[in-house]
Amino acid sequence: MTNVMHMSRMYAPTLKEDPADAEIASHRLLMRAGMIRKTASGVYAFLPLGQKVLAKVEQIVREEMDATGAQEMLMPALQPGELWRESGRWDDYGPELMRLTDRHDHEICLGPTHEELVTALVRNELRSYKELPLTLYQIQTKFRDEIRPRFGLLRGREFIMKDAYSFHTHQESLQKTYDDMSAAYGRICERLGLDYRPVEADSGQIGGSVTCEFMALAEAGEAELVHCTCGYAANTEAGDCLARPTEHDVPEMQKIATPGVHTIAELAAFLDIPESSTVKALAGKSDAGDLVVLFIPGDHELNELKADRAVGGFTLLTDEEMEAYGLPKGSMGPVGLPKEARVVAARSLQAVQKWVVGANEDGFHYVGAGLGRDFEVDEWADLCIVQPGDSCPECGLPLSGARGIEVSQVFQLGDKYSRAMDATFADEDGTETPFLMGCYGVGITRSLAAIVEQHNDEYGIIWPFSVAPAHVCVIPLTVGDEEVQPAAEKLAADIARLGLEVVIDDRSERAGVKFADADLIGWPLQIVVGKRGLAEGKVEVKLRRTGEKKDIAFSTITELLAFAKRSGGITKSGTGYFDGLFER
Ligand code: 9G3
Repeated sequence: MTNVMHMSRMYAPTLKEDPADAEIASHRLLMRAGMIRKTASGVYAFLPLGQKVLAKVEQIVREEMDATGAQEMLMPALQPGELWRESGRWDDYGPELMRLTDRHDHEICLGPTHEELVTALVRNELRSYKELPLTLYQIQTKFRDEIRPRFGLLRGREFIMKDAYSFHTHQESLQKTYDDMSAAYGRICERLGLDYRPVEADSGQIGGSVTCEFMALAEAGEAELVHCTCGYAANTEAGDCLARPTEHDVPEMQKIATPGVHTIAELAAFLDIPESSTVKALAGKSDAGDLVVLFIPGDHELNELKADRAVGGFTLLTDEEMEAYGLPKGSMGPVGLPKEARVVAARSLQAVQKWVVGANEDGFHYVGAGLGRDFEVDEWADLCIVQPGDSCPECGLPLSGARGIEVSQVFQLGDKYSRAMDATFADEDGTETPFLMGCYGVGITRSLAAIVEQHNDEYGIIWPFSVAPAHVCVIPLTVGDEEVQPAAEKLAADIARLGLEVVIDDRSERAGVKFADADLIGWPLQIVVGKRGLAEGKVEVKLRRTGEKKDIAFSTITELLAFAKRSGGITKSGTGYFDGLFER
């Protein structure tokens, strides 16, 4: 029986006003549309319409996981503390790890992730190379006691994640699964209608883990990234920085009195040149205790992570230490440094022959300091935080800046957990060897919010067809009218028989309320059945995504939708049947 949902019987308490604590569109609209309700800080209930969307997001993820050969299973949220002691992570995490003791005084945590649990689960029975590779996944509730939950579902304390774990005999096999999962994540983002960028996190990241994050572009996103039309994308803390300051041609080095000039902004203003034409100096100490002076383009910021990696730990000098070295704050340069200083410069400065830079004398700067003529650079390194406008390291075009929501990520874990927890397999010659592992997560509830962040307007949510709580909303204008009501019910039943999901707004509400709620909840297609229209044998059809409306003969509407269903081709894309509905 293809049932039609009735709004008169549905628990979907829509709100006219924006909730006070909702700062971003998805939080505001999911609350107003009667899809979620907050039960505690960072903890949400999904009401029936929200659950319908959630189930579709999960199903899309499930289909793409199954297609990779991963096997669904389900692990508990209650995890024994001793597993986290084995991996050494019990003490790594602070209050973010939700811990409790049970009635027998055993330490337990509510799982924020399941590397330890899944490794302990398989280690006694996954024993031979013949059984590998193996990928297990679950769609399950996670707990992380965020210090400041905010932005609704984007940063909650209890949320739903699909987390997968793979086990391998060797690196090539791990790489294959990593690549397959990355491809599956791309398909998932497409099917969810998400505009996303895969962002390679810095492979040199502390711990050397290989990872890629899938970012849904959104102003509400916490991650800052740069991306290029050629496909390159990077987290700003990891991306390459090839900024090329514009050359400022000066015949030879001139020492210029620059009284009171200490910042880049003051220097650029004083010389009336762009900040990008100046060079910024930062003096610090390496972990080994060397004096290191870093030089980067004046309009960029130092990337601490990269500086650490370039010089082996980098800590800025204190004012006293600067004094001790005789280094004038705000006027340092490569000419006349203490001889023991290591001069490390951003790679992009290699192309700049003449620098505008401090003269190592307070109140003086050089213009035209010649690289290789007036000073030497000991090492060139990637030191800057990449920023929009920098040239793409792949194709050279200027990078665009964006904010993103990390909706999924893939990790290569190596043998970090299998070694710590003695999870081994017997290889061909019977030697016990720790598994190589990968782990792969999709934020289910976070993806749902990301979809709303990318698909909304001033009237409400615009659900992509693939995850909409229903596809068509039939709106009878005058409820109880002996003609309109039965016609609307019949139309709804006919459309449902096509295999589309249909809701009828049979509430005895004014038309304006029904239209506003239909736009707020975001059904992809609305069909209005009114007395006047019926008299002419017509109904009004409206595409939520474009707002296009058209009067269409009542008699042809189901044939039209059947056509759309045949030609539309859905479930893989986010837009769905109805695009082009009026074109035929
Ligand atoms: C914790 C707490 C928070 C955490 C973690 C552990 C993040 C933790 C990283 C991961 C890596 C992958 C499998 C699915 C995909 C992500 N926050 N991470 O390990 F104890 Cl309190 O979860 N895990």
